[in-house]
Amino acid sequence: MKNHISKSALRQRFSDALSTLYREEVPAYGTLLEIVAEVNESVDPDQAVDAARLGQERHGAIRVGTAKDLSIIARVFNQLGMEPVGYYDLSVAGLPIHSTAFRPVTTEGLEKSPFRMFTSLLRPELIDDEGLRKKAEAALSERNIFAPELLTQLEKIESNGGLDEDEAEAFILSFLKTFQWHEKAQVTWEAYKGFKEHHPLLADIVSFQGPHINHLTPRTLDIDLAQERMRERGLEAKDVIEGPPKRKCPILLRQTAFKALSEDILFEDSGEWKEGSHTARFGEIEQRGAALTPKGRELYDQCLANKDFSDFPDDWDLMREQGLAYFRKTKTGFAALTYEDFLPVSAAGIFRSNLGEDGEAHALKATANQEAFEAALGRPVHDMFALYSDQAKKNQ
Ligand code: OOG
Ligand code: NI
Repeated sequence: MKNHISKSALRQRFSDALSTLYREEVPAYGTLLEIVAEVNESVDPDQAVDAARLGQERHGAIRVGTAKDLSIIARVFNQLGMEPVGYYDLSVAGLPIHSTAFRPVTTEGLEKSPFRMFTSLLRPELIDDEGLRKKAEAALSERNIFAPELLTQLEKIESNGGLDEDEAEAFILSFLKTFQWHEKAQVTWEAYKGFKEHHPLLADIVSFQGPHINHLTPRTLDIDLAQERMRERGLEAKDVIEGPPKRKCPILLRQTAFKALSEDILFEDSGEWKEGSHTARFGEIEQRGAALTPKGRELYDQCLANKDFSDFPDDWDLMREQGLAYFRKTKTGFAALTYEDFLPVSAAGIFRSNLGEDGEAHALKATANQEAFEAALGRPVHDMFALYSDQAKKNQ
């Protein structure tokens, strides 16, 4: 056991490797990292929620096509100390997917490496065109998104209860391959167009060799300043920052992104390769605030719907007295717990703004199906409120 690498160290290595890969593949993401580093440095360190972990903090997002792929990814993430937290029903936003966020769930794990991966699974049953659904399922069943050695490595790690230095290096390299970009599509141009017409998200999920990472998101301490800097540096930032307005006492999270790039792709067409394009990958930044209790979340939803946040107290003491956010005891008083998750509404906004013009909400007659999602996952997801509440209780 003593030679085993800790799960947190593995997670950090994977997060760094992914960041390096994405910087090479999407240079604008490198610019974003520079901006965030500059902004975070210029912000008074006393205001930092937890400055120590900031520099290495990020989340990514992937979209997978089958239950089997999701279950394998869940097993690998488990080895990296990342567990599924929350169930996100994106059908309410007209998207044929449902999601969870893999992340560390312990205070120690979050401190060591707070890497998260927002992971979505296609719901073919929500594709109402039967021919198209069959085509999508066929394309998904024909592909293998994992490097040939990954499964053997995974099984070995699971039975040994961990891995040593050499195995760690190899394991991370093979897992990384799953999230690379592919310049050649695995479906024809005709098929791609058919998928895209139905939903751009469907085209993104089924047309390629694998579930390319579609964005990475570093954490900034001042998103308004970072947004300004993005524009100064020529990155086409979105018009609005998603989430709550700017406040003295930040809550949940606020996010903005630069628009997804249109990238050249080769599609097979009557035995020849034909040039086409696909729009998927972008860069995003986020500022994290306090985790809200169910009561706080309800008030937040209400304020968001009314586009008026004046009813949400912008004062830590009031928020604590009214039970709106989770707090831990410190030597001098109380500190809010950082929100470690995602916003369904925000996620939907991000999806829409990055899938091109046709990415508007489609009408979907759908309901949540957490049971099916958990069956695909091979385990239940954590209830995020229970996690925050435990964390708060342990620190009273
Ligand atoms: C995931 C969108 C969710 C966020 O930050 O809200 C997300 C996706 O586009 O696949 O990453
Ligand atoms: Ni994101």
